[in-house]
Amino acid sequence: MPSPIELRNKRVLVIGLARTGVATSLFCAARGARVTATDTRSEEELGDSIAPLRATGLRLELGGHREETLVNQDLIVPSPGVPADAPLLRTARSQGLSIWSEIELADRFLKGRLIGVTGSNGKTTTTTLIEHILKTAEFSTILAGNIGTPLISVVERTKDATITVVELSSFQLEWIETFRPNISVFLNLTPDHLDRHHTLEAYSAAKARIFANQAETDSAVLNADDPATASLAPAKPQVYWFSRKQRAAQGAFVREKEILFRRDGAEESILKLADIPLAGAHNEENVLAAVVAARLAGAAPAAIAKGVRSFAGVEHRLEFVAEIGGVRYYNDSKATNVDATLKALDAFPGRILIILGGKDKGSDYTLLRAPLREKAILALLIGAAAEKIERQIAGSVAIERAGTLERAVEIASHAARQGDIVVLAPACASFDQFQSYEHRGRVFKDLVHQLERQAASTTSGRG
Ligand code: UMA
Repeated sequence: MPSPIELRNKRVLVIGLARTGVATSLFCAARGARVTATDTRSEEELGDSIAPLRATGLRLELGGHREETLVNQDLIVPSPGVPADAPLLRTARSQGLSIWSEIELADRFLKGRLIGVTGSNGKTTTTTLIEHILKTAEFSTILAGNIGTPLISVVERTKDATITVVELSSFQLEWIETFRPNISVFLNLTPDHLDRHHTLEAYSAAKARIFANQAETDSAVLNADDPATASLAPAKPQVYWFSRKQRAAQGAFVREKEILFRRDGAEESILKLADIPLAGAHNEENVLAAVVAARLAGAAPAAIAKGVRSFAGVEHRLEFVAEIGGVRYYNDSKATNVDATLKALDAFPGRILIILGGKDKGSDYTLLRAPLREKAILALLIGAAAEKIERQIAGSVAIERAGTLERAVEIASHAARQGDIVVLAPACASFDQFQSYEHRGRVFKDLVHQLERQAASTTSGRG
C-alpha cells in the first residue's frame, strides 16, 4: 500500500455530500484536516444526511460551489457523481491542484490486502461472490466500494490480515494516483456512462487505470473471451485469464462442464458448472473470475467450491424468489436497460413470462424481438413505457397490458404452467411507479410471497 499522508492541518475540499462526501469529510476531519464540504444542493435538500458534518463544525458551502474556495486548498476530493468536466474541477485542474477520488485517499490508510473488481457488467455479483468465498475460506474480509459502501468508511476496520474486496467504477478510477489493488479483476467492457466519459476510449482508459500502479508481485485477472478487455492486459502484474470458451494457460476455464484452475502448468478441479446456483452464461463468467481471484488470494479449491455453492446471489439481480406450483419466479429489477434484459432472457432455456416496462430511457426495444420470439410465451407490460414497448415488440410474443406490477403478477400466476419461469426484467427505469429499482424489486417479491402464502393455505386447506 502507498504510504499514508498526513492530513493534520491540511486544507481539504470535499465536493458532493451524499454517501462518499459525508464519509470523506468525517474521515478527514477526524484526522485534523481543515475541511470544507460543498454541494450544489441546498441545506434543505440535503436534509438530515449532513447532520454528522454539522456536529464536527467543519465548513459547509451549500447550494452551489464557489471557485474562490479553491484558493489554498491542499487536496480536492470529488464524489464519483461529480463529472470531471464540472466547472469547479476544470478550474482546479487548470490551477494544478491535487484531485483525488475517495478510493485514492482511502488506499493511503488501508491495512491488509485489496482486491479490486471493475468492468461494465457483473461487478456487484462478482465482488460479493469473491468476498463470500473468502469468508467461507475463513479469511477476515470486508466488502466495499461502488456497491454502496464508500471504501473510506471501512478503513478503520482494516487490519493487516484483512482482505478488502472493493467494487470499482470508472468514476472512482478516474482520479487515482497511486491506488493499487494486490489483485485486480477486469470483467468486460461494453459502452456505458458515455454521457460522462464522452467516448468509449475515455471510458475504457478510466477503467484500465485499475492496473496503472500494480507491481510485478500483484495479479491482474481478465476476461479472455472479451476482446475489448483482453486488449487491455497490463505488462507489469502477473496476468491471469478466465474463459468459458478456451483453455487458459494461467487462470480458470471450463472443460467438460467443469471449472478448472491452472497455474504454472498444474491443473486443479474446482467445481462443476451444474453446482453454480446462479442462472445465466454471464454468471458463469462472474464465477470464473471469482474463482481466479479467490484462488490467488489463497483460498483452497474445496473452500472455493463450497463458497460458490452456498452463494445466494445479489438482491434484484436475477434473484430467485420462490417456486409456486412448479413455476419459478425471479426478480431482476436491476435490469434497467435492454442489455440487462437480454441477459435475463438468455439465462433461461425458455417458457418465460416476462414483465417489461417502467420509465423509458430512449431505448430500442426492437432488440428484444428475436429472444422474445424464441424464449418467451407472454410479455406483461407495465408503466409509462408500455405503449412504446408494445409497438416495438408487437408480433414477436403474446402481449398483455397489465399496467401495474400487482396486476402483472396476478395475470402471470394464472397464465403460468408447471415448469414456466416468471421474471421481472423490465428494461426500464423504475421512477414512473417506484422510488427506485430496489423498491420495485421489493414490491415484486412481496407480491410473489403473497401468492406463495395463498398457495400454501389452499394446499393445507385441501389437506
Ligand atoms: N454533486 C455536487 N456537484 C456536482 C455533482 C453532484 O455537489 O457537480 C452532489 C449531488 O448534489 C449529490 C452528490 O454530489 O449530493 C452525489 O454524489 P454521488 O452521486 O457520488 O453519490 P454517492 O452516494 O456518494 O454515491 C457514490 C456512487 N455514485 C455514483 O457513482 C454516481 C455510488 O455508485 C457508490 O455506491 C457510492 O459512491 C459509494 O462508493 C452508484 C452508481 O450508480 C451505485 N454507480 C455507477 C454504476 O454503478 O453504474 C458508477
